[in-house]
Amino acid sequence: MAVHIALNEIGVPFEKKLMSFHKKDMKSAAYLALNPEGAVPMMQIDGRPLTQVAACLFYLAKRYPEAQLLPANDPETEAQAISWMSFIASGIHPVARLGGEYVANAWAIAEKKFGDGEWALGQYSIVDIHLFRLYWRMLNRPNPAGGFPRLDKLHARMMARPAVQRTLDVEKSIGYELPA
Ligand SMILES: N[C@@H](CCC(=O)N[C@@H](CS)C(=O)NCC(=O)O)C(=O)O
Repeated sequence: MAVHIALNEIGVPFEKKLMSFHKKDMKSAAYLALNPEGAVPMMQIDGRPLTQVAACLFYLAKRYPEAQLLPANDPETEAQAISWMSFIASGIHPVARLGGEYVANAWAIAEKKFGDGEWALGQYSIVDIHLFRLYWRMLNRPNPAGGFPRLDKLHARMMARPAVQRTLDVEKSIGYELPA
């Protein structure tokens, strides 16, 4: 969903491929030949595979700078984006299924790290997309963790974006499967 949101923000044409957890599409021989990680997302850029949310978002932001999804040519801010997305991929995503205090602790760190601004990097960026996707997912699980006012505001800001609404509409219409 994060990559889908970024593509909709940019407005570039792309071809979607429906992948089913239920049918174990990520473990099919054809998919593993392209992506040995056996996971989504994967983008194909003129046929060449690119995996991992952070890498796909970074590529899109750099490839389409006019969409302003990353502050331009500022090494420190780019490093902050990588810091955030590394933390999201390694500190938030893997604990999602553990639930309870693991999830609450991970989001408490994100809430602190986010600070008092409107967006993670000070202006809207791929980091907000990545963070929103996992927060949205957490809120849609039974017994979501709470007490994160900054992240709640980010969630509301993101839900107000046309690209996010378009993504949710499309994913719901094709039958979005939320794995346990
Ligand atoms: N670190 C990876 C995590 C990718 C990942 O775990 N994807 C899950 C879905 S959220 C997946 O495709 N799992 C494959 C499966 O369950 O068969 C990233 O950020 O892209």
